[in-house]
Formats: sequence, structure tokens, C-alpha cells
Amino acid sequence: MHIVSLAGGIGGARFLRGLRAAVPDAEITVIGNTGDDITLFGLRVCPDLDTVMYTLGGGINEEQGWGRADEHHLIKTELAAYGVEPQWFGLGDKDIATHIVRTQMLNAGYPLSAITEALCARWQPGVRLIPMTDDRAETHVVIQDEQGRRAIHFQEWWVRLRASVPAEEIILVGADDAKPAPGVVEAIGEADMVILPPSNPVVSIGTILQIPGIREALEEKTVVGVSPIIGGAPVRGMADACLSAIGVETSAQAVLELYGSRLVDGWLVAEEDKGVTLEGVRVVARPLLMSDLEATTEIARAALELAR
Ligand code: FO1
Repeated sequence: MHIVSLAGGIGGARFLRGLRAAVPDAEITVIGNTGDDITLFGLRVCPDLDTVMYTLGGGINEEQGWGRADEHHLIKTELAAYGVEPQWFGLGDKDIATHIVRTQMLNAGYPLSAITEALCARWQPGVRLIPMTDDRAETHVVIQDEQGRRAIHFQEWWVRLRASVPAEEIILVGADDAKPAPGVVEAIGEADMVILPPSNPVVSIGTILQIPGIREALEEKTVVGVSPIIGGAPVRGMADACLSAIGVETSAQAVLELYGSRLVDGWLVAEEDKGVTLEGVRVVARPLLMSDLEATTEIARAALELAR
């Protein structure tokens, strides 16, 4: 069986661990969000790709959900001693090795998809991880503050500001000129089913859907989504800040309508949200808290069951 899954950061990676456990013999292709990518100190950082790779490869810092386990920050401390900015984004020493390998391969002309494959050869995540595009497409956020109305990188809004300043607009810069990475549309075409994990519906799943050609390919397939909102609030992260930025209510119903019934055929919601309904979509309610691997595996099983 071939399953395709779109993944963003922490929630998506955790769900994929359960999906892999639920169907250990299935071939799983993960289309990773690259809208969060940022260049820092001359290094290209791909947070969502690395979170999937480290989480499934066993190197993740579990409580953070990003970055490496047993990390050190000697380089970060030295950079701060030089007064180098930004100091609000915590790059660990081991993590920096990943960004050095990626950056030198980018500079040698390799596409991000080939680089991701090379990095995964070490981590053996047990899925095929493909970036949504090899082209540059970065999420920027328009805010209004004492410096006036301006666009800042998503990471600055997310990490430095903790989304405390309302996002007036969330824009995927470069989306219109970006193409799906090699293998993305093919994997979708060959898939027996597509699962949308409980990733951020705006800056993770929503970003991937903005790459021309990806949503169209998905609409041909059986797609089951797992609601990232339980009882009107995101479980983790700041999906509510992102949803309000695009004028969408923070609810399982509103996210389902945001994805739409042309894309989604099945929708898994928490018991609190069992009233969710949309013409053309089969909605199933069950516990959705990914409290541990066992619970997550059960949720993945329910999503696969619904897809079947
Ligand atoms: N998130 C934070 O809240 N603070 C950080 O300092 C931080 C550093 C960081 C470094 C590498 C990386 O891959 C992710 C990092 N993240 C950090 C998380 C990141 O902002 C989010 O994981 C994604 O961009 C959203 O899913």
C-alpha cells in the first residue's frame, strides 16, 4: 500500500510516527512544508523537513518537538559574544551540521529534494521525505507595529514575536513561480490514499496546497484529514493565530470548510466536535489527543480505516 501524507512541523511529525507504526509494511511518502525555511548566518535551515527527519529518525528533541536531542549551543553562544543577530532563533551545534551539509550541497547546485534524500540516508526515517518544492517559497507575515506596516519572515513572527502581534496577512512569497519537487505529483498519482496530519492548516498544510499543481493532484485522490483543532483550540502551536489571520474561525468545522469537500473525503474530529458536518465529507469522531505513540497509532489506524 502506498500512502502520501503532507506534513508540517511538530504535530505532523508526531502523527507520522503513529502512521508508520500503524502500517509498518506500507510505503509512505511525506511531502514536507518548506515555507518555514530561513537562511541564517549563511546557512539554509529547513525546520519542517528537519522535524520530520529527526522525529522519524530518532534524533529529535522530544519535549521541544524541534532540533536535536542532547544538544549543545556553543556556536550560538560564540555568535552572541560577537553580537551577531539574530539571537532569537536557537540553532544547536549538532543541528548546524545538518544546515552546513545542506548549504554546501545547495551551493554545489543540488536541488533541495536531492539534498533531503541524502540527509535521510543517514537518518533512515522509514518514509520518503520530499520537499513540496525545490524552488524558493517562503512564508512571510505582514504586521503593523511601531516601525509601520511591514512584512517579516514567518520565523521572526513565530519565534521572536510568539505570534503576539496580529498577522494582517500571511503570504507565501514565490508560490506562483514554484513547481512541485520531482516525485511529488507522481507520488500523489500512485497513492492508494492521502492523509492530512493535524499540522497547522494555514502555514503547513495550507502552504503545501499553494504550490501550483499539488491541490489539483490531491483532488483526484481519496483524502482523509485529521482535525488540528480540538474543541475550538489548537492542541499545540499557534494555529489559532494563523487561522484568525486569514479570517477563519478556530474550529474543526471551519478548518474542514477551509480545506473544502473537493479536497477532503473524510475528516477525523475529536469527540467534542462530533457535530461537524459538510456535504460530501464523511466525518468520524474519536479521541484525537496524540498523548503517546500508542494513542497516535490508534488515530492513524482510524484515519486509514476512514480512507478505506
Ligand atoms: N522554535 C522556537 O520556538 N524557538 C527556536 O529558537 C527555534 C529554533 C529552531 C531551530 C531549528 C529548527 O529546525 C526549528 C526551530 N524552531 C524554533 C521551531 C520552528 O520555528 C518551528 O518548528 C517551525 O518553523 C514551525 O513548525
